[in-house]
Amino acid sequence: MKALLIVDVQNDFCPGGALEAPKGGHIVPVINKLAKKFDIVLASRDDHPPQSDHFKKWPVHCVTGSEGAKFHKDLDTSKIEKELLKGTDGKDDGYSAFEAKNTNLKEYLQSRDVDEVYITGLTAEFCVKETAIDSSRNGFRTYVVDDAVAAVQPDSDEERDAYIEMKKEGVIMIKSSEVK
Ligand code: VGL
Repeated sequence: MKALLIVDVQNDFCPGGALEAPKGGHIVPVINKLAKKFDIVLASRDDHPPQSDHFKKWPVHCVTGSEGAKFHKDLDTSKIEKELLKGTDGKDDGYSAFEAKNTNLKEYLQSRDVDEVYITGLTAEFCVKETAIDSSRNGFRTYVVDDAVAAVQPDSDEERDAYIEMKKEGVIMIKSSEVK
């Protein structure tokens, strides 16, 4: 079985948000279209307490209950069967959806007979990268859907390095039009 994993398509990572990916809005229609091809759709959200060690490194973002923590208003959430909440304890960064505290994602995917994970969302250099690497290391055939991902710093060395690192870990890059 294949699963679509939507990473952190939250207001704070979209234009106007605290930690915006400039093209964060562009990927939303791509993800909505892609979701129609999947029986299993999951989504992660950063869900930080107001005081978090994470904010020593980053501007305050995705605080529980805030507008910034909500999904982008145009994201079709109707097919999302499970939300993965991460960064929740005030100490962890929670970059990877596999670090979610409310659900053990690896076990969840195994229980649903998933062997292929297609990753979309925000942001390419951080949460998408860490989620994709964990997915691959956990034994799932892992795809990153290139036109359904956006970076905080597009065309930066960090973005390029993220792609190099993911590929080194066995992650496969694919275009949304190539997904069956
Ligand atoms: C993220 C930076 C800090 C992300 C989260 O979702 O990619 N980036 N926290």
